[in-house]
Amino acid sequence: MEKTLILIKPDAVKSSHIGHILSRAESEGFRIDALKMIQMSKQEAEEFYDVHRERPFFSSLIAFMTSGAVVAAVLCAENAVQKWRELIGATDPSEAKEDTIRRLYAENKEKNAVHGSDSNENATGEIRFFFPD
Ligand code: FUP
Repeated sequence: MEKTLILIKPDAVKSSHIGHILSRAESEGFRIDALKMIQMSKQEAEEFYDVHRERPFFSSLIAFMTSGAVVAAVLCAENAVQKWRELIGATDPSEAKEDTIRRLYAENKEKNAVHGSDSNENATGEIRFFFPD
């Protein structure tokens, strides 16, 4: 069994999709291993998205990610990292496949409803970032 770190971002929290997204995760065979709702600080958001620091969208992304609560969860399944990335769809919801979570619930490329770790190595680091215990 593999683990991945997911976030339900402020847009999806505000539009009342937490339940839909967690329910979809469970119905697709993920087990929820850890779960919490938090308000990220600017410093935490900047650290989490450090790889994007030089990108033009960085400050807007940080403002969005700190604009409201996020739900962080550890999901467990066989091939969890890739399986969750397939289920959420492309970064830009207009390019995401039908019935993917981003296609269903995301507003745009920035306010795109959910996050998913993109490798096992990053999943380990991101799980430690949100669930240090
Ligand atoms: P993803 O792996 O699909 O979450 O996408 P990336 O790692 O490429 O980007 C991380 C986050 O940066 C996205 F979820 C949203 C934000 N982003 C933008 O706001 N604008 C862009 O053009 C690209 C990414």
